Amino acid sequence: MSDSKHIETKAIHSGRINDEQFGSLATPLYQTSTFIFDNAQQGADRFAGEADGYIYSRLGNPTTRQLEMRVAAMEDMEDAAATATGMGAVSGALLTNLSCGDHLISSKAVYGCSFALMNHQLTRWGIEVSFVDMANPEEVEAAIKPNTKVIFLETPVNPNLEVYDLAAIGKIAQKHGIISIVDNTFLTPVLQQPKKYGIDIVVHSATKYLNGHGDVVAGIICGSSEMIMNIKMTVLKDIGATISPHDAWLIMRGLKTLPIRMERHCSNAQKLAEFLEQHSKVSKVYYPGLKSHAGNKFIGQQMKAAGGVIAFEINSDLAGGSQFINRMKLFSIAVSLGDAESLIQHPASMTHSPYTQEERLAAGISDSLIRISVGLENVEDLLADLEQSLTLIEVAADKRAVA
Ligand code: 3LM
Repeated sequence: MSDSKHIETKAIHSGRINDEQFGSLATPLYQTSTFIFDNAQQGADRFAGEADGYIYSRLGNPTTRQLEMRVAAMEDMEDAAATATGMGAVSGALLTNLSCGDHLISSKAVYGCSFALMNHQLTRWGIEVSFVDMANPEEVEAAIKPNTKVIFLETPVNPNLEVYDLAAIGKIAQKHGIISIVDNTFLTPVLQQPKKYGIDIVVHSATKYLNGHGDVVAGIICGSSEMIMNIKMTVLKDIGATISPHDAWLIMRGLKTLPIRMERHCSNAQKLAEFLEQHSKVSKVYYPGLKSHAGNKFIGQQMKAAGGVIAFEINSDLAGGSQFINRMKLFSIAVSLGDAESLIQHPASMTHSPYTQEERLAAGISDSLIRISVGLENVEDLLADLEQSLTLIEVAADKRAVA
């Protein structure tokens, strides 16, 4: 499939292997752990890299390979490595490129387990980590040391939806010969392609929008052919965070509708964010699609649209916040995002609980922040659900004066 095809076409056709035997329209599912060699020499040649062909599904699988080629084409990158989870993708990209004594720079807020991986695990292995405010790219440059090997960021950030300037950060990384990694989970290649801004590696939790149906945990890493080969043949092969072929198959089924799903996620989220922003019981809304958001200037440029995740704070205390969440009917109380179903969760006690309270506040994640993943339901029904629960909020005494 030529690279010049549009993303809607790539989401359906890229990487497709023709089933010459039966002509199956749907991708064949090679649900096998191992592959039979014609003879011992062929097996030895495949292990030595001197003959093409599959060996064992931890090392590669034809169904998985189609997913990798499809997502690589959608990100406009040379190749991809599918992983068992999004954390498998984050850790695969980081562990391959960092060794003891190296330094890593990360955006100060990231998904909770990415923070835990960097702050609790990598530091055990002698890797230094600096968390910086990437809203000021100068802070990124100022944090660079002679041993800085990797810059890692999410944009928009999970959970507070801060947006960073990919072109500015990509340029700094290139100038200093540092590998840049962007977690593109929140926007997907349909809305943002970090490679356009000089970013070297893109990671995804494919659990979210790429799959889109809430029935798989998976991840994917996209990059140059050389980088992906390196990741596959070192960390992924030896640590083993490779994807199940069945999960790869399900994600390919989900991907076919990704572009039209993203349109609906975005239009629903925009309406909900505007509704929340004008509501008297809501004190602050974080959504880049709103004019009031600092990241709004990137819409239509770096990011085609703002995505389907909104964060907000209500005019109440923590108990009031819990009651507000508990009253929701259509929104399920659940972590994760990017599914057809709308979800609501409390980052401080759920997705971002690996941070201490002090670390969370320093990262701009308040205790009262509520995050919603806006699904594909009818927007009027979602608005009505938010309204019924917001109406019942009893404004906390200390907030009454400003409410
Ligand atoms: C969540 N996030 O609800 P998996 N990168 C980003 C993510 O949001 C996530 C990952 C990587 C959530 C998961 S919390 C227990 C549930 C930006 C996951 C990791 O390994 O596929 O979960 O992806 O925010």
